[in-house]
Amino acid sequence: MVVALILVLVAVGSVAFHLLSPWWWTPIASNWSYIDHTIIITFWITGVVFVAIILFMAYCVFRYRYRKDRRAEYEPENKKMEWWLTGLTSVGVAAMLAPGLFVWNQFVSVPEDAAKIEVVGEQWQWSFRYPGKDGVLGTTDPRNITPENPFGLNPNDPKGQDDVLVQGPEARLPLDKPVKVLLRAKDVLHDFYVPQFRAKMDLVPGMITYFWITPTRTGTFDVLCAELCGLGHHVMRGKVVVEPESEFQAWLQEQPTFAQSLARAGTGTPDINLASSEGGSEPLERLLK
Ligand SMILES: [Cu+2]
Repeated sequence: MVVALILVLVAVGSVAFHLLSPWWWTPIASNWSYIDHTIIITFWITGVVFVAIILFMAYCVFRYRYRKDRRAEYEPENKKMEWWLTGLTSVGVAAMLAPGLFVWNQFVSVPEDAAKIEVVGEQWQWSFRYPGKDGVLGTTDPRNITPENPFGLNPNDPKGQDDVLVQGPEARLPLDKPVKVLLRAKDVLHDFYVPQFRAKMDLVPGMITYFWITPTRTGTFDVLCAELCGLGHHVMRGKVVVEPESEFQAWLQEQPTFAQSLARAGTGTPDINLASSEGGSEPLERLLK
């Protein structure tokens, strides 16, 4: 009797915890409510099955409890029941997987008018690139990566000259505008994850992955790396600020383009003769003394 009661309590407690726990999702900030729907479908299916099985166990423990004058029957096979269980399990699993396939198809079917942002991951930081005035991201090659050209842009590609580079961990996106997020890794696997967007995607070295999103709410949202990528994985954080189009454009204007950052870095041959260099390297000279 006690065991049966405990089992009933486990079922009731689990449902109550699910409904009352404070660790529910953060409010959504994108168009991907479909993702939430698929999770809710999964919760319903697994929840109903969980409660049914636990209650059935409680019933059996109580109903068929030990009595001196009663003997268990031995029935190792029951074809009819096996068919039923196999059938119901298949339907349940299919019902959990099918919505995901539809959502995935939409997740990677980018609308024609989507703007672009590129996310670059490396141990252990994020940086971002916008296509600039021409709307086209310039070509890149890992062989071009230098301290002056951390994005590895092709310096001879005219389409890359106006690309806007954001080296800090904060990206911005305009409100209510679809955007294609292209992802690139410099070293190992990373995963770009913004919980409020209900969107995440792996960054795979040697590959450009993508998804699309329409931010539907202004605010500042955390970017997490969701793929164990080494010692500093837990500090690989960033921010995405969603703001009205006009504010976004004003911010974008202030960020350096590739051409500007190259000009700022000089010709790309660092001056190592500290004694003869002027101005810029003075703090370094002081440090070395
Ligand atoms: Cu990472």
